[in-house]
Amino acid sequence: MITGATSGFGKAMAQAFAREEFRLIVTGRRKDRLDLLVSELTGEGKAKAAALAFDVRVQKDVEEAVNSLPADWKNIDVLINNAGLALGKSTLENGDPEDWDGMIDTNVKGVLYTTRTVLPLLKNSSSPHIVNVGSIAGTEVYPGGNVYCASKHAVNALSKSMRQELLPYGIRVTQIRPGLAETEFSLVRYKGDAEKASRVYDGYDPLLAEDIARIACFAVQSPARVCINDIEVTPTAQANAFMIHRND
Ligand code: NDP
Ligand code: 8X3
Repeated sequence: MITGATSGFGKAMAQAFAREEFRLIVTGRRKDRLDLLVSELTGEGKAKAAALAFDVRVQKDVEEAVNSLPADWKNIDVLINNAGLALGKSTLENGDPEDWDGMIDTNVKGVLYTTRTVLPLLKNSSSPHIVNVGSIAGTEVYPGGNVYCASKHAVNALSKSMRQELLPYGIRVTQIRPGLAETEFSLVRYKGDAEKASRVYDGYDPLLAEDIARIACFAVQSPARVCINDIEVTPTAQANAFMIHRND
């Protein structure tokens, strides 16, 4: 089950896991995109996939959506907590509290609600695995990153907590912490300003969604005795959260 599969990393992960013949539950708010993705994944009988449209910020909706799965789709082995976003890049002083709520509710509470709901199902699996998509912003900060960074620091802490608490159940917990990757992330952060969004990726080769999907597949397909705990991955042109080498 992959949250945030209508775009970016989540969509690329769905495509990559489908090629590996996983059965997929793809989720997100935009049902039209989910339905298109399911048709693409299941076309020519290639893969089995189901769509669940819900908002990770609303605990009741998360629970109702997961509970609505038919019994034979409830045998979830892998949960990928990927849905997330940044909203704005202002200083705290100039920040919009609505943006802060959006990031905290999605990136932190969304991971909590989804994990809490899916955990009882994962406990029935013989190879249970949770993959959390954190960020380089989960271990570093940069000006204007404040609340987004705080939310991803929370994902870092929650990934470590999950690894401790789920140890008795043999549930692997992997955190992937990407640096700059060209998806719809910046378009969302800059609220539809495509020019501002595209400037984020000017002058260097950013990561692509398929790079993160490959890493997720590697972690999930590693032998059951192996838990890849944490992977930080950046473009070759990026040294840390704020040093980027641009050719311009
Ligand atoms: P995209 O904007 O391309 O994809 C974000 C996905 O999250 C969409 O499928 C969106 O679906 C989903 N989503 C957002 N809010 C909600 C919500 N309330 N309920 C359900 N789904 C939601 O960005 P990315 O693929 O880049 O982002 C994926 C993850 O990777 C995020 O957690 C992000 O913080 C993280 N990340 C991104 C980096 C980057 O540079 N791109 C780097 C490091 C981490 P929908 O709108 O249909 O609900
Ligand atoms: C997204 C990467 O550097 O914009 O998590 O925070 S960054």
